[in-house]
Amino acid sequence: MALKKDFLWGGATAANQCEGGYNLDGRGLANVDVVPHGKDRFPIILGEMKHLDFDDTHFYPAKEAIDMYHHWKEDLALFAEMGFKTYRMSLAWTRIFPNGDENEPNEAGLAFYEEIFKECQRLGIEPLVTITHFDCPIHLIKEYGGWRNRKMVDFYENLVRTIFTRYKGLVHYWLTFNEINMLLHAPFMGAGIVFEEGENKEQVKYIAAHHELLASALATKIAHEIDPENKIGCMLAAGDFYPYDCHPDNVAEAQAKNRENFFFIDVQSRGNYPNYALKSLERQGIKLPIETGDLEILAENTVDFISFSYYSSRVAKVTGESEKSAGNIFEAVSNPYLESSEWGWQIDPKGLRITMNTIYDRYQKPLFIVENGLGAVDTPDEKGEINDNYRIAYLAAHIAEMKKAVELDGVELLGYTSWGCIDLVSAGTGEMSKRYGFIYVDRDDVGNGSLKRTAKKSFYWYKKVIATNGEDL
Ligand code: BGP
Repeated sequence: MALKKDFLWGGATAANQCEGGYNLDGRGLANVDVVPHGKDRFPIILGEMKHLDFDDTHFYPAKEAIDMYHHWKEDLALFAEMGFKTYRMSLAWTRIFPNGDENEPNEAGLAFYEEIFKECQRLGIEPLVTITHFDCPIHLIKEYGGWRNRKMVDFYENLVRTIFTRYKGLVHYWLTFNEINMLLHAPFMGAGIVFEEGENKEQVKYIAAHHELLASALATKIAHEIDPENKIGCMLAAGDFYPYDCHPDNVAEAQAKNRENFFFIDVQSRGNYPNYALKSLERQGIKLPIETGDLEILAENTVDFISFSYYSSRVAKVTGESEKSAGNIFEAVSNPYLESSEWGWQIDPKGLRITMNTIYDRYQKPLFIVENGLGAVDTPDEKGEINDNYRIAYLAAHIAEMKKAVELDGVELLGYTSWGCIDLVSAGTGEMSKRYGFIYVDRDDVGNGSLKRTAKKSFYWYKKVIATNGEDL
């Protein structure tokens, strides 16, 4: 059994990491716009600082990014040349609702995405749209405190009604929140949370979690009502935790870490809060802000498919010192059997097959791999060519394991979109030098460069992979 004929090969981006055009055509400011690169980035991502003001004299990586706002047609043409069947992208909430709490949308923002979707249709590319990818209007953070406030559910509902109606027939695949479990690790990015002095952070995070889960279920309901053809997915930052060894304490620790990861998806896919989480929250004195009718909404509106990002597996050890991989938000012990990228992310292709099996066993719903890739420094040679053999090796090894999960284990898989199919700003570092793309973009960490697009060696390799439906790696 090979991959299905209609397997959705493609690539993935996020609005704030590639669009730029931060203040054009009525767009409002979002959380990601005010996060600088450099030493202040991590504390802000974690919700620990209050620098929410945009100072135009500063350089913010998302401000211009790779200027896809003006280059999108050229970029889609390159994706089409590679043979993409799908393109995962996200909407900037503040293009459509600049403040987030208006009743009426900004027509220029809606029209911008409509043009993109129409061009995708013309090129035979199925859009896969992340509704929010680390994206929250600044106004909603300042006025309402982000997702800690239940009013966010209404604002999100207004957003989804608007886009499902406007893009009916143009878009069929939607993801409600990018890497929803990142809310627990990077609450400013995931939920627009800025902590107040002395407050119970875990309590705030789980309040925001309930609101996002409710919003996601409502979005699922509305999407199906507006167009029964709509398919809604949740999105998980995945990667199984392996026990460090067979010591039962480490095995139990791995189980606990995996459950913490699956908490959101358990609700989105099974429709109820998992027993282990309810008990653990109770022990910690954390209350979920559940109101009458909420549990029914969660139960009745589970997702159609499960999407996830996979960069690496992780290791859990109970007694050991935990070390943080550079640029990676998850705390994990390093795995002595694996090599690492230049940013310390460990490389484990087999872990992709293992993770796919874990998720499919748990939920029995179709999967979609919507992020996978290698962040690396690419240096053009004297001819200006980029021979990124390391990226080809990484992707080929992962795709080979992905195929085994489908062909040998029977996992149902809708598609694969490689992360950062065109070079873009890194979410972790806020810099350009950590590149993932098949297409090189001439732009450096401080905003210099012509923005010229150049196909890398991996561009031609991926084209061949798609043309042979993954047979020729
Ligand atoms: C995921 C995010 C992406 C992306 C990717 C790579 O967590 O969904 O937005 O950036 O990680 O991470 P980084 O950019 O830090 O290398």
